[in-house]
Amino acid sequence: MTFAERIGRLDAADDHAPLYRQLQRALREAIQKKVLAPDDALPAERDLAEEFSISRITVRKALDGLVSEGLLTRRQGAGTFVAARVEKSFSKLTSFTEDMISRGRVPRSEWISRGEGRVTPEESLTLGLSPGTPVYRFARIRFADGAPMAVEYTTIAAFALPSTEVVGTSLYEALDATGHRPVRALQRLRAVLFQAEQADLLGVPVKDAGLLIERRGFLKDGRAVEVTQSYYRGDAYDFVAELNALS
Ligand code: 16G
Repeated sequence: MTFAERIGRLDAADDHAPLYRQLQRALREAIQKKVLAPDDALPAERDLAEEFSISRITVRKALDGLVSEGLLTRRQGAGTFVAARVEKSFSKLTSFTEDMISRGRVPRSEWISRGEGRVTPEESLTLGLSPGTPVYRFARIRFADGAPMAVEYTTIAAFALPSTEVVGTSLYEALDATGHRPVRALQRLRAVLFQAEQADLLGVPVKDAGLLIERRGFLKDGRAVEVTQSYYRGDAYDFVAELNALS
């Protein structure tokens, strides 16, 4: 089956929209109906032009529009892909696992490392723990439907978990089980260019755009329990916040 047959031709007789808009509409529908899945590669521009009998300039214009909408993403040297974006609300304290499940996606983690240690001077400030307090450290690659989304480095105050082994797919599930799931968090978000380590782990080019989110999670009694640095693929997440006017 050709790509044009999969997503539908552009020859609706009553369609007076410009051709690039017709192609955009067809691609948009194919993404919504899951004919095209996140991370699917699109054919090369010249092949698209040939299949739909339109000019390459028209194809490029159509794709440019969908790239700026965030529906498609370009990876240098590799082509154009369906973006694997996830809209993430900034006002809800949810876990990666919950975020993915609520979007019909299957979460999975790969351990980079997990172990025990003592707070660093920096952590002792952020976590408000006295120097030398035991902590657990977790480093993971987080996947959605098999596609790498983020690399996360987490430090948990050791009082919150019986051991590192109790963490399966979800850290928050393990913290919930001991009554130490954070109920409040502070987050700081920063744009980054991936260095070799994170780029390698995420399978993206070095210097690709990413988001670094640092979350500090607190218990009801005010004690800090978690510090996590999450490196999200820049094309993976949209952070959305609802703002209310001062009244
Ligand atoms: C999210 C949190 C992270 C938390 C993790 C727990 C952000 C920016 N970060 O990735 O702080 O540790 O969820 O997820 O949202 P889990 O329960 O699936 O392990």
